Amino acid sequence: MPQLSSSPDLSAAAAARAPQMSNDENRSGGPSAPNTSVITKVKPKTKRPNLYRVLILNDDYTPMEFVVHVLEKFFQKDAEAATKIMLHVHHHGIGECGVFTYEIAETKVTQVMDFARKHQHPLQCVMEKK
Ligand code: TYC
Repeated sequence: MPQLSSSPDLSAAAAARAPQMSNDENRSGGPSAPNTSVITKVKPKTKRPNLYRVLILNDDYTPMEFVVHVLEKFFQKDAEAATKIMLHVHHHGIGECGVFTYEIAETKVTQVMDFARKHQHPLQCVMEKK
């Protein structure tokens, strides 16, 4: 049958001339290479950051009002929450101001220590890995 269009010659004669792949062949190996495939799965890789408690310590000299002010100024506590934390520290010796990632916690500790020193109070602030 004559070809009337410009499409490639896919006649039975042409197909017979074309090399055929046997069952055990594929395009990535020779005649004896197994048929293999690589299965990939995209894994969402979100790591939770390490968290650190920022703590203040009791002492006999820092005024209670100063500690409440520190908690309001650097830890966004309202007067009631700040007073509760301050009294907890006064009675138990140590208490939590907040929980932060490493750099934020480090910054809070530095800010509190600098502020206490500037006002000549011995208030101590530390961080502890959770
Ligand atoms: N103990 C202090 C006082 O009686 C008050 C105080 C509370 C100091 C908490 C430090 O972290 C502190 N004046």
